[in-house]
Amino acid sequence: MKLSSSLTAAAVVSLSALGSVKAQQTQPACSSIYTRPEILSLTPSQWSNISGVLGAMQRDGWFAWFAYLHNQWFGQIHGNSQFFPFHRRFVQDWESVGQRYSGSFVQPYWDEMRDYRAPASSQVLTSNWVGGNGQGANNCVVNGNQGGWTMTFPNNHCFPRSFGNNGNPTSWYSPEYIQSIIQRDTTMAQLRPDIEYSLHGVVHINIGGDMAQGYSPNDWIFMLHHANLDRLWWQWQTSNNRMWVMDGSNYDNTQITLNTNLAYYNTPVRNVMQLGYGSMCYQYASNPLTRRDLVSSIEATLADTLPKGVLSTWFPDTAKVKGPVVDMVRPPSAVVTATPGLTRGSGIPYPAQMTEAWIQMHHYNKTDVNRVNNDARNFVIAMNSAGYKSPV
Ligand SMILES: [Cu+2]
Repeated sequence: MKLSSSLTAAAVVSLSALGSVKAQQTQPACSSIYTRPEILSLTPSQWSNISGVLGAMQRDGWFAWFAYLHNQWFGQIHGNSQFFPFHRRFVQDWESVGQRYSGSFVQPYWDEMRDYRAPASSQVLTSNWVGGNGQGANNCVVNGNQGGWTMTFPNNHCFPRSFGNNGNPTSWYSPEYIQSIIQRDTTMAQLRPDIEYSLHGVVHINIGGDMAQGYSPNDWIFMLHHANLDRLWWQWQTSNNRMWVMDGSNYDNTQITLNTNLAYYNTPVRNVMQLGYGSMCYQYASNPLTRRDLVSSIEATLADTLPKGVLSTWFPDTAKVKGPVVDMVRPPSAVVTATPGLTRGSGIPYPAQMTEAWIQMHHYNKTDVNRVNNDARNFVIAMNSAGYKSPV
């Protein structure tokens, strides 16, 4: 008797949960779904197919078109809640153009956090892939798939990069910090600045050249970068029932809703929220390396290292699953021994921050930027004080 009534209650709950998901989704399910891989997991033939399509897209003016679009709508798509949904549609738009050239074209992502300690040493930034820093007076890139290209927007210029900190960009954001944001933030009004003013801004600035301009899509790193940010948003959406969370302000300072239209694209935000529906027919491959690092090594290290209070403050989801183990294995006092380590290789280094010029170019709210910077620094101090040693 008791058993059957609780079963009925569970069935009602799951049916109504299903019903509310269906009510939000107005687009048909995709008949097939393709996978965006991490760039370093591409086989040589996949990479030659992709770089061949990119060359054809450059010849036909598509780099210039996407650079123009991004530059034209710049003020509407940054610094407000359009940021994630607009860039999701924008990268998918780009990818769909690529698919006109080759049916198997997909837009990979770059798991940039894995390279956070020494970004310039990333394999991605070598002649095997997208090439490295620019050379000479005009910072022209000479290697990689865009080496020697002439970009045509806003006028003809060699394809440039100008790595930050005189060619040796300082560390950007650790996978631990990004995971902490994903676990702590419950609204789009929190998630958007926490990502836009940290990893998003610092990668643009530290790659430099066209990546630090309104026409940043001239550099294909833009697409790798925004696919990664889109993947992080998706990870956030698919944890803790946040699939349909959309709040905060639109570019005109009204409240954004699922029915608000995207900037430029004549389609409501709702239509890009759920991957696998409508024209969002893609998913993300989990990077085998990231998956091992993030899901097991990092979580295990966090849970083994951090006192329960620190773990639950910065990693509430991990704490729910693994938190109690720490206090049982050893008391918090035993692990709070290290002083904040600021050098590479010992604990987590402080992340680079956005430059004043970049903040002004976007008209970002300085109070929000300072809050994000302080949070990132406090995170580093908390981890290092607890003696955390990152496996990444
Ligand atoms: Cu952008």
